[in-house]
Amino acid sequence: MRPQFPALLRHFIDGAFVDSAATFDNVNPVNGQLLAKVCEADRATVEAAVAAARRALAGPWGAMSVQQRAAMLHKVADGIAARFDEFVAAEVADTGRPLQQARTLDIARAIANFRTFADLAACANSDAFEMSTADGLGALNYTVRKPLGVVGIISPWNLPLLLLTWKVAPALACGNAVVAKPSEESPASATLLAEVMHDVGVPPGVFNLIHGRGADSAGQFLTQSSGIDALTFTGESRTGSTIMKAVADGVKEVSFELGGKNAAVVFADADFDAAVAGVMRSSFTNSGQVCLCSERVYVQRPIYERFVAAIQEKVAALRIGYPDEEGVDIGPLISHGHRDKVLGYYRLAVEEGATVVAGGGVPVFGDARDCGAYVQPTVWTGLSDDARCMTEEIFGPVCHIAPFDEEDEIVARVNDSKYGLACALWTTNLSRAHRVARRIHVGLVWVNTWYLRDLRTPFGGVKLSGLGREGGRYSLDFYSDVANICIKL
Ligand code: NAD
Ligand code: 6OD
Repeated sequence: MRPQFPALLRHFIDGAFVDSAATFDNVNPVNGQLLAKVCEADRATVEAAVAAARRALAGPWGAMSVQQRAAMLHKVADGIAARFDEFVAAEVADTGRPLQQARTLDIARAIANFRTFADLAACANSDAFEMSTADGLGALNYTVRKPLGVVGIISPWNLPLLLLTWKVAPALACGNAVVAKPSEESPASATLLAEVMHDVGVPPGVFNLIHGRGADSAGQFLTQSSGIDALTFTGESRTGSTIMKAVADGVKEVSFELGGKNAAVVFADADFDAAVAGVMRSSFTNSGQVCLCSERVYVQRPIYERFVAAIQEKVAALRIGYPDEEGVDIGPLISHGHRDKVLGYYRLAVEEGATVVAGGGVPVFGDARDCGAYVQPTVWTGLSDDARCMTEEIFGPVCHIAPFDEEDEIVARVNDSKYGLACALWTTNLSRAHRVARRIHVGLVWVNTWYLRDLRTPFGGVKLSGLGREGGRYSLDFYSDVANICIKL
């Protein structure tokens, strides 16, 4: 499949595509070849984008009703749908993900993000509270939502368009103007999104896109800009901590969706085949590069050996290959740098005493893919809960499977983590499902499923996994200043 984007990816500021002198390479992780050059924003370019966003708030965008903004966001969704295959090709070229995944998950969700937040904002209600007063006449309180202003958005490479639009859509629905910085590893679909914004008539300055890296580059300059009113970020926990410090002096609103070291827990009463299929999905989707993936799998002792054998067999059958090959399950990792990190954990696991049940190395293809960023999907057993491979986020196609005996024991082991993003429970015992789910200290528990998303629900993590909640009205709350109006009657 040929990518259909330009040889030079530009910033989009104030309704126009602009260059900068500095550029960096966008590399294809399938074969290590150059895909495109990408402009790298300096501080002045970032400030130009922030200033354009500020001006947009004072222009026609600021005067639009929420219904008019919602109609505009539906046009953006239509615009993505009309260029669906180009978006798919851009996402596949940047990341090497299977074509089928880009179609069914990434681009479909980007469209759903715009439609959902358009509708939610247009239908949102406000709170009203009547109160009694000493004079007997009372007072009426009601809330109104106002835009925050200029929102900085910094997003990662693992689900590039899905996660960028998960923030752009509600931010715009709430009447803000945005300056978005996608990951340097995945700039292509964001650039196409800028074209769509332009083509469907989103007013200049409402959506601005700046390309660049993080530290000492566009990301850092955006977090340090005094012109932004809020910053929403998805990425590594360590980067979240750095950004929190950068915005602290200005006391900016922040929302952070960060890393995870998620568990899947399979009770002996689970539907065995469904649990095996579910753990395969939750550990290996997108080559394990989803913040919600299960890197820690715990299986109740009576079914432990059988479960490990079943996963071993399924992993052996996974198809590693080109993204557009029929039936391919596993593509490359995002980059050679990330592959080095993941392979470092593959070596460390052996040093820490793991038994390698599957994988553990690099596949050999005998063609151009040997210059790509592939690793084998990998399964370990035998590590102790405090091993580094059991406590640190690896973000690759890998899981460790450990046995457990009792409910209290497994709750304690799952909760013994610096992270607290998500957990998947597999059981047919309804009481157990409810009982255990509420004892797990994470933002999201799935029971007998994984990554099933209703966009109206709260999404976010606890501990090192994040700060705040987005999704549904939680997004409307974050992307708005909620003000109370109190009227004495
Ligand atoms: P990352 O933190 O390295 O980069 C994310 C973004 O931040 C990129 O755009 C990058 O350029 C920018 N950035 C990096 N350093 C910066 C700095 N000092 N100042 C400002 N911006 C900076 O993360 P990544 O490697 O792109 O993504 C993978 C990580 O993201 C994993 O840890 C994963 O768990 C996490 N993640 C979390 C969620 C969630 O919803 N909780 C979703 C997706 C990914
Ligand atoms: O589905 C979502 O809304 C979401 N924020 C997913 C995050 C996935 C992490 O990689």
